[in-house]
Amino acid sequence: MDSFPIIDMEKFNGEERAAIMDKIKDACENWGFFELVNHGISHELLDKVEKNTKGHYRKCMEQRFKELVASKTALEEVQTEISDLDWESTFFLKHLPESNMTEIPELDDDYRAAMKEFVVELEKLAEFLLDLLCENLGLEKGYLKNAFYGSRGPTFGTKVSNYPPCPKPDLVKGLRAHTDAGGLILLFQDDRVSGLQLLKDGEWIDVPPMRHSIVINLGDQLEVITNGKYKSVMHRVLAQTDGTRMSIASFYNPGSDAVIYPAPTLVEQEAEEQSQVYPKFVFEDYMKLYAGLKFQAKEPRFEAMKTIGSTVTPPPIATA
Ligand SMILES: O=C(O)CCC(=O)C(=O)O
Ligand SMILES: [Fe+2]
Repeated sequence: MDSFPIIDMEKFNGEERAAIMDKIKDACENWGFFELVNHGISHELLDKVEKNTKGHYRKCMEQRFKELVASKTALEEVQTEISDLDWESTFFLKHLPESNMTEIPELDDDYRAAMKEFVVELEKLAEFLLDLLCENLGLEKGYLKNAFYGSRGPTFGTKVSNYPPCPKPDLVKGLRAHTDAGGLILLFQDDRVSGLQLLKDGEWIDVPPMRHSIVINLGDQLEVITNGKYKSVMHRVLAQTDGTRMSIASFYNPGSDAVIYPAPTLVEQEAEEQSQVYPKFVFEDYMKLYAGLKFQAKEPRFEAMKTIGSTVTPPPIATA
């Protein structure tokens, strides 16, 4: 089996463009995940984000996590796998359509400034990548960005997580297995402490920690829009006994009122008539369903959306 796709963008604007596009295509078709190096976001900025995130965790989150797990579970007494707990400490930031960054009191000025700069870069990277996906899929440039647009543009947010060392990693996950609900996910993960794994052909495969890389994965909405040409892939985070793992996951998702459905040019007419695999729905309705079913298979979610979403009439997607 091929190894986890690591894609170096350094020579993308030169003669290696076609080869890199092929690697991205292969990763999207066969992995649902890839890891980018030389993606254009400065290492200095990434270092600032990492230092502040780790400092903030130690100052504001670590003690709270210890108290929370102490109040919830007597872990020493647990013998069987815990299925309703994730060994993670998290907080969320919203960027688009509105930022909530000024409302989070514990972020100091340095951290807030670094995150602000970082998410602008990530947004650009997400939109650049969506256009590369369009090119590989034979869709017009701008198709995916427009498909996500709705009336107010995409939803973009960040989940900042730390996975503290865990005394019973065989009984509890850092984060239980799931596919991501949204569009494109950009992950800046710890370069030393590992834990993220994806499911491929029935086997869990490590997403390797790498300094200054950004891991990309595809969510359920891209599976629907590509009519299954690309698939969202199950992933999980293993809890570790040594070290705290940082992960900063940014979700570039459709706007809440965006109508999601397979791109007509990717639907083969005959197959469509026989059985329509993917539904058409309003993104926020999918998110409401996902909230209760995150850790379950995606197929029943797609099935349920066929009923919920059947009254939706999509507007044409403008690509100009
Ligand atoms: O922490 C990670 O590496 C992955 C997080 C994740 O999969 C999620 O938040 O959806
Ligand atoms: Fe995820």
